[in-house]
Amino acid sequence: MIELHHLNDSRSQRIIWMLEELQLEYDIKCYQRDTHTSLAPKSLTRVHPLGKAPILTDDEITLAESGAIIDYLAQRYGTALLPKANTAAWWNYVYWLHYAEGSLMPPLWMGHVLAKVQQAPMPFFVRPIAKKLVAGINDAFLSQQLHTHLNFVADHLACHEWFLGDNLSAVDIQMSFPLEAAMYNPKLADSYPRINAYVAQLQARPAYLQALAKGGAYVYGPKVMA
Ligand SMILES: N[C@@H](CCC(=O)N[C@@H](CS)C(=O)NCC(=O)O)C(=O)O
Repeated sequence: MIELHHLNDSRSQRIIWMLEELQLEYDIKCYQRDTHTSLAPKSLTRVHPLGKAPILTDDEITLAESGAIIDYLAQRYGTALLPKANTAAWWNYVYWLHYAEGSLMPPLWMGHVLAKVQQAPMPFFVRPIAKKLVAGINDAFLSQQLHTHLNFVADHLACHEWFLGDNLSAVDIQMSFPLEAAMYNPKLADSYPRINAYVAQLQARPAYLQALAKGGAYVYGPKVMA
């Protein structure tokens, strides 16, 4: 039996979506982030030493890393979400599967950490220094990196409905989290309308909405229109 160890507001939401797309039977074990640190509870380390979500167990198999889990589910249960092995489309699948966590997430994550640094409690006289430091890192490095990646993705999506072409594939599920996290920032959503539209398109899928209902709190889900 498949069991997904799921953390609120996290990457594991996309695994619920995948399980729903594949119409598999599964259980969800929910964990809540610490409200101050946002870290996962220690109990998750009993399932995998790193204690990070998602973690999927399926009989004797225990897998962490979203990309590995998505690949496992697709290869074992959902070849409809995969291109034919060793074709050009297959290697595109491999590329985007790794790109999501290997290249796109690091600048997004770094931006998230820097925003947290700015909001952290600190003596009033330190705050202007912290602000200046964060602005300096953003201007010198981070902002440019992020725009390079988002332009790259937007250019790809300009001529593809889904990452591999006309149909949803497993990499759309893997790419959903970084793109949802990026489009959560209203400035980026305005600057990248094609990515924003792509995110709205995947968020409208019945299986995605089913997954939202099952997963609980997910801050990067569909935007509620005012
Ligand atoms: N590259 C890993 C990242 C796993 C990860 O960092 N998960 C976050 C949730 S989005 C987490 O568990 N954070 C809580 C913590 O670090 O304690 C993956 O794709 O699964």
